[in-house]
Amino acid sequence: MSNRIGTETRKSRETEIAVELSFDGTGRAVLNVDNGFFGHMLELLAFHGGLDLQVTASGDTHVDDHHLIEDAGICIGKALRTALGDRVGIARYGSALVPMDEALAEVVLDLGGRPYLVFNGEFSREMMGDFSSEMVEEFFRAITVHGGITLHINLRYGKNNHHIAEAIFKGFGQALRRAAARNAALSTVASTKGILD
Ligand SMILES: [Mn+2]
Repeated sequence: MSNRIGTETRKSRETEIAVELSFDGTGRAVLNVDNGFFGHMLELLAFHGGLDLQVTASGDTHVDDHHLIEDAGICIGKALRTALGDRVGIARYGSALVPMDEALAEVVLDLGGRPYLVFNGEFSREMMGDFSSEMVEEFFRAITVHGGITLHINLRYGKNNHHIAEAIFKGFGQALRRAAARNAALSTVASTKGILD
């Protein structure tokens, strides 16, 4: 079977983003991202998702981190959509319950093509390093809209904001890996409708 690869580039007056990812990789991240904390999260996502992930992202970080994170999410979402292709022969659903010390995140997703985000999680700090805590939700919203993914993120509990973010990003990776896993016995899409889009 062929490798499932997606590439996406985006250049605007605010940011310049390039993404290349493969589902059938080794979890290796090659990142050149103008936000240290975001890079740390993408590394976790790639590793736990079993994704080869290259992201180059620069932009108007003198304003704040909003455009960079959101636009990277758009490109990663689009690259995921491309890499998933017709979504034939994949498990479709995936979930993960990931602890990080005192934090516990539940992540459940459906690669059925329908964009929807449910996000229940609170951060007590405004910033994590150079990353605005509120951008965790915005990043995953961009992924769901542009990737055709239904995603439910429920932070069950947690105190340390770094731990909370890590549990969420690792959980997304783990759930994505399970949902995108190929099932040799499945020669169609995992839907009684016969299509996923
Ligand atoms: Mn860490």
